[in-house]
Amino acid sequence: MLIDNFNDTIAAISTAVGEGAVGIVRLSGPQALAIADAVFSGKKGLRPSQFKTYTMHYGRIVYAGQVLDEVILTVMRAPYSYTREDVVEINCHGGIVALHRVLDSVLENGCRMAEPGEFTRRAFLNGRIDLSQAEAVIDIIRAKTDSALKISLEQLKGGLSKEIDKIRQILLNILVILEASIDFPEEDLKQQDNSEVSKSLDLARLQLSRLLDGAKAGRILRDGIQVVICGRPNVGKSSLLNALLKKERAIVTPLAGTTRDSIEEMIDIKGIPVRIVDTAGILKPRNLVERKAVRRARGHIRSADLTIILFDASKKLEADDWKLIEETRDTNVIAVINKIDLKSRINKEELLKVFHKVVELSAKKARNINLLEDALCEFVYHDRLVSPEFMLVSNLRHISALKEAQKLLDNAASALCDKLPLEFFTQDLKDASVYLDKILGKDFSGDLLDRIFADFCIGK
Ligand SMILES: Nc1nc2c(ncn2[C@@H]2O[C@H](COP(=O)(O)OP(=O)(O)O)[C@@H](O)[C@H]2O)c(=O)[nH]1
Ligand SMILES: [Mg+2]
Repeated sequence: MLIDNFNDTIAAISTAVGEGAVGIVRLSGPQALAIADAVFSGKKGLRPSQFKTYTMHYGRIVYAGQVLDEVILTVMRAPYSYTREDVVEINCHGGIVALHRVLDSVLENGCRMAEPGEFTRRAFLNGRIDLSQAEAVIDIIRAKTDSALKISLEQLKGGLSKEIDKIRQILLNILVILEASIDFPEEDLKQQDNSEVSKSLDLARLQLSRLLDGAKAGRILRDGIQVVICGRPNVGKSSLLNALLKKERAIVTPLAGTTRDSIEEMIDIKGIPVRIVDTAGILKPRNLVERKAVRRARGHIRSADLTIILFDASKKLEADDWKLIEETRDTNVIAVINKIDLKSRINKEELLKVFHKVVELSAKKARNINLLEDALCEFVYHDRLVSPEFMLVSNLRHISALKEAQKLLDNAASALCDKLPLEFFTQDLKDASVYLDKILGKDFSGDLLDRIFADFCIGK
């Protein structure tokens, strides 16, 4: 476990490893300015400890009499910095060697190498942001689509914290009322307060369930979904992958068995990161390669969030189609009839009996692809309107804490309904608010911080 020692001044390379135009070495802590003084040589002999906050200065990093790099140095004084400590950022040339030499020079002068996420950890521990905001930082860095970025930025701004805090306040108010009626248990007071308690409790539960309702979409927007395309050979699976990607990724030929192995690609469909897998057609394998390809395709179907079963409009449904329908019965499926540009021989009515959703399109002619994209969005969002203003919870730690709180509030609500004495559920309410506190990091352990920040990059 990392022992947080705020007397340490930490340093790290904050930019990505590899060649770049600029690379940044960042320092944070009580000695940041003094250590920068020791290595920075600026114009007119001015030193970083004399610089005003939020100013940038040209100079050189000199160590052991040797010029290491030509740099621009920025000073951000406590408490108005990322960590609320004195922070110095040294913009170097982005070469790996130059950056490491500058980093070494500040380490030699008393900095300690920062652990992953330690700058953000300090921002949290010094009270600049709460834990859910700290967690948003890594999600911003990892965001795969605009929507994922939007969720994380909202969380960093404190959007989630505000929602959680509203629920916490309601619970605290209920607890105040309960404490009062336990202290003065006259019947009148009890009678009157119960309805108020019950109303407030319902409101807290409603807000909690709204947050949890958005969690599935939140998770998906953050982590994406895995979609697998399957179907008989030659129905146009690879053509559909290409149409969705809007490029020729998979080889398409009129020969059955062209796709020998599964092909995976990442696509952004209306803000949803979709990992899409084109499989070899499920068929009676003729040799070892095909047997393995089919086995792999089945594996993908089992692990996917959603399966697209493709049918050929110009062919009657065959035994292999029905076998596939049977195999995917317990999974989330969208049925797609491809090749609508050809004369139709398929019995669509039969498919509508089995599938909740049937989309008709032509992969080759790129017709109606948007209908499939809409169906995918519908699957993700269900019928819920997800507006950008609505906070979507996307972090598993938050979701599980919210679920625990929900269980406790449900208990409390049924105890209230059963007219059990108020003492029976005050503890549930207290426990529920502890779970909410955990999301914000009002209640945390060093272990938890280690786990959260282990995911971060060094220098953030
Ligand atoms: N007419 C027509 N042909 C298509 C369509 N989609 C695919 N094909 C053709 O069907 C054949 C098999 O396509 P392919 O994508 O390789 O099928 P896969 O074996 O399921 O991957 C190719 O000759 C494609 O050009 C379509 O929408 N209309
Ligand atoms: Mg194919």
